[in-house]
Amino acid sequence: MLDLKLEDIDGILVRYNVALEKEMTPDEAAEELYPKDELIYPIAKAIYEGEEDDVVDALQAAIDAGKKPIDLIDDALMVGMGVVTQLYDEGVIFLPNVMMSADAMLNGIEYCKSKTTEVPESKGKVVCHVAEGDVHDIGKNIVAALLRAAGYDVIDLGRDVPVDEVIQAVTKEKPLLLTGTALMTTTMYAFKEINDKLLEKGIKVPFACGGGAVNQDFVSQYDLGVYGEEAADAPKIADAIVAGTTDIAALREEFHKH
Ligand code: B12
Repeated sequence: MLDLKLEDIDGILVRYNVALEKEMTPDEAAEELYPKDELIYPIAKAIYEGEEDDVVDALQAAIDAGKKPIDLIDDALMVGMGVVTQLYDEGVIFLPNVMMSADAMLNGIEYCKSKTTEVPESKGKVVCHVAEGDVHDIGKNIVAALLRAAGYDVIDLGRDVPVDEVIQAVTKEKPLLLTGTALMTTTMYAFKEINDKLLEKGIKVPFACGGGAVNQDFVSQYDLGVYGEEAADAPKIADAIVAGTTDIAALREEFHKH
């Protein structure tokens, strides 16, 4: 039998990152995660702090130093939000922090778009929604913001959207892509219903689905489903469709993990 003393167990927990070497405050934990680049660091920090004005000031400083506003979305804003998500998942920070950071990030995306001189011509329509019964819309808002930033005309149906409203919108708008977000295991089945109703009408629009509740196995169970793990996958899937990959099997081949 193993004969471990308490101090040995502490050492093992630290070694495998189950416990921190020393107690850290949330701010110190965040400090360890920020990117070191001197222009990106203040943007990530302001996102963590949920300070909208500081985010804008730091973005402007990076733009003045030659960074392209559109690149800062992925390279700085998403990186800052990544720090927040990681600390939330580790139980270091709490829900209000996540929500303030998400607002600061969405505001930052709008600022970057407003500073972009090359306003892209619309590449096409995308309908976005959060599943019926589900109010979790932070992920969907990021998806919609990134699609808009990439030049798509987004019809955002909002959250807790009834299945029939999604069908109506797709029938009317004829988007090149439909996106769905579900954070609850009780709401994600709406995606299957949407799939079946669209197919009944003969509409074969790719249906990109994501959000904490769903995974690739679930999304692969219905014909139109294409799974996306990160919000940044949504514009990539849309770009692939614009480039000619409209077949669902081919999209799965490109975007699913094998
Ligand atoms: C914030 C939050 C809330 C907020 C929502 C605020 C808002 N406006 O969204 C509030 C407080 C309102 C809330 C309420 C509730 N919540 Co809540 N909530 C959360 C929490 C903490 C974070 C969710 C979040 O925003 N994550 C951050 C975003 C960015 O992540 P995301 O949406 O998954 O998106 C990412 C990817 O998935 C991807 N993505 C998302 N969509 C798409 C789409 C496409 C196409 C692509 C490519 C990618 C993609 O992009 C994002 C990152 O890049 C989670 C816990 C957790 N760990 O998820 C619980 C959680 C989702 N909530 C939960 C529950 C149970 C509830 C309540 C029922 C609580 C209650 N008893 O009242 C209610 C639900 C009300 C309802 N009918 O919906 C449970 C769900 C359990 C389950 N498996 O079903 C969770 C998991 C907490 C838990 N562990 O129990 N909640």
